[in-house]
Amino acid sequence: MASGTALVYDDEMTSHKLLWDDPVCDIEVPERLSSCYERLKCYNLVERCVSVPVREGTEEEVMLVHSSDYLETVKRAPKMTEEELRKTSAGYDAVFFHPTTYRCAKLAVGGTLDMVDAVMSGKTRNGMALIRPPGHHSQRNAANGFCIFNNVAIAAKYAQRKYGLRRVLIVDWDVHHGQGIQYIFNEDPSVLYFSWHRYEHQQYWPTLRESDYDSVGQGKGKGFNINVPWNKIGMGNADYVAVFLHVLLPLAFEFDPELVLVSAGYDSGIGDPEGQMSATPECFAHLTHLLMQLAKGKLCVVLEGGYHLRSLSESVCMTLKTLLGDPLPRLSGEMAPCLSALESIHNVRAVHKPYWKCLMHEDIAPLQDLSTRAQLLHPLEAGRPNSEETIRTDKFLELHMKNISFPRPHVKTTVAVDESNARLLSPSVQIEKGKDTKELKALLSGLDADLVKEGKDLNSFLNMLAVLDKIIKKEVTNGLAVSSEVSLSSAIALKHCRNLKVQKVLCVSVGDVDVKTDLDDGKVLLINISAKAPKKSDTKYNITVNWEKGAETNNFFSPALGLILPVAYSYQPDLTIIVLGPNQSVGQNVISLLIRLLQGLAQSHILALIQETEETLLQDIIKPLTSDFTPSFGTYAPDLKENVQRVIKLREQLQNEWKLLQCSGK
Ligand code: X5A
Ligand code: ZN
Repeated sequence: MASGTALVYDDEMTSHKLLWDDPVCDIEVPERLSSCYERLKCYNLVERCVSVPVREGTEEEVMLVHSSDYLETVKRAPKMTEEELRKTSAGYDAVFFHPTTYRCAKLAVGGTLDMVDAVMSGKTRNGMALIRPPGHHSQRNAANGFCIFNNVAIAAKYAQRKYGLRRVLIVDWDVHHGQGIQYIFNEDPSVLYFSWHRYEHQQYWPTLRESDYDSVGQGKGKGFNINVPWNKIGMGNADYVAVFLHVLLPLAFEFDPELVLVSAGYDSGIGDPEGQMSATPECFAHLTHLLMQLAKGKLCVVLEGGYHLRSLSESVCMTLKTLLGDPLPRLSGEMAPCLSALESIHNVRAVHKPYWKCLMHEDIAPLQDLSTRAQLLHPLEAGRPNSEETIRTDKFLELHMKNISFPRPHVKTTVAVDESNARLLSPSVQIEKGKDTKELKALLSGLDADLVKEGKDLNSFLNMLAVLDKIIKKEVTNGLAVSSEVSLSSAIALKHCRNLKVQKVLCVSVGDVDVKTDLDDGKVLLINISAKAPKKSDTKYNITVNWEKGAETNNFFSPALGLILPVAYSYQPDLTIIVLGPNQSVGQNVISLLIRLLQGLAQSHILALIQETEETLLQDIIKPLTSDFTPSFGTYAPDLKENVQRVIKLREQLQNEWKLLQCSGK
């Protein structure tokens, strides 16, 4: 399995700059690039990456997307006088040319393609390219919106040509619509393009009708273009996560890309004068982490926009840290998407239902004629924030980033298993033995301890507690323990967490597990995945996902993305416990995926408890805990209708309690 993260950067790309007054273009400054690199150095991230030198993209590569006429125009820039540069620039919308523009644009293309090579050849697992000029607005015959060559679109075509890829996913989290990418792949089902963008009912640049949610692609490409228009400013962490969980990821897992490219604009982050959104830098860590579960982790992140230098550079750092495999910081703020975001989510799901099996069983009401349309009568005052506001965000971020903790212990995983199993594990895993029998006795009192036999059982509980202690003290990131009685050992663990004042514990169990907790005070949230129908009805803190084993399908995406993660992200646990009991109704790849996804929560702190009888699962659990392993699922088969319908019902039942479950504005 490939490891490491490629980083593309070169100072030379700061030479392209605006030579005259132009209030539209003056935000696309060279410092965008240098300030990102400076910040990466502050966090000691540069030395942890595999540095990939830039090269010039060739004419042939540029012409994978652009016409030779347009290439010739850009090529003339170095010889132009300022007057001619101005005239050429004026021929396009929101673009400036400089004598070094051609050189820089070729470096941006070449750097991006080198990163694709690093990832596709297995030299690194993933990568990030800090480049300018950006690319996603540029079109076959035109520069547009600060963009000269369409770096990401060229990368997609290049990867398909050179590596024979049949499915590439492009995720455009820039705040503007990458209409250039949409046009290039509009009829192409081999490239799935997703973009969210500030839209305000077509009032916001580039004010195109085709940026709305109903542009789904054309001809063979129908269903392979996903637009999520933001009709209000101020969208934040909850709105972004909701769109990933309810729109992008279900479709992306069904699409099953072989490579994921990100048009990574950070003008969708807080403080940006263009975007006016409110997502904090950690949000980009989470978006990155979620995308890392696709395409066996082959993820290439390419810089597009981002005009608040501090916000941009902190968000870039968050993205790169996550690519490097660091534990994720907590997402701040109340996890409730706003009504306008929910309407957009609803509409895009409705319009894509005919094309995607994962939406097939969803009962999505006809399109809502948006209540927000009324607001067109009172358009938002959408002026640029002034320098005072920019400084305010600077100060906010200064404090905010100090408050975020980045635990990165030297030992990632610690385990309590017996000697024979220990030999199977990788040497980087630390083995724990517990001794404090007095503490264990105290924990056992009050629990249904008839089951406790002397000797072996007691030892397995002791060792489990030792593992749990290390996780709680943040000496390790995660851990695993084998137990002869997982239900009891979970109850012990939860009681121990309570004693140690761990505020919120998320406990996800699979199979026949009955975790006894005394209280329903919100300090524990239980989710059980079981083939058996629940005995008691679901409550806010005790949820059963009744999931029967399908004959041919091992597909668990709808409960994982549509239920478990939204609840978990709404709850914001401090620790996650995953319990694997007997009679599991999901396969081991599903369990691996759940473990990987849940690592986005509780600062990646996870304790996995395995029933002795399920020990064959040990390797499957250890892999996603210790390394960057991502499971694969084979051909997509839709979920069983009954299963999905139960999940949908549960979602409706709980969405007032856990707001991220909402995927509609009704
Ligand atoms: C790459 C990018 C924005 C252009 C805005 C023009 N372009 N008003 O963010
Ligand atoms: Zn942008």
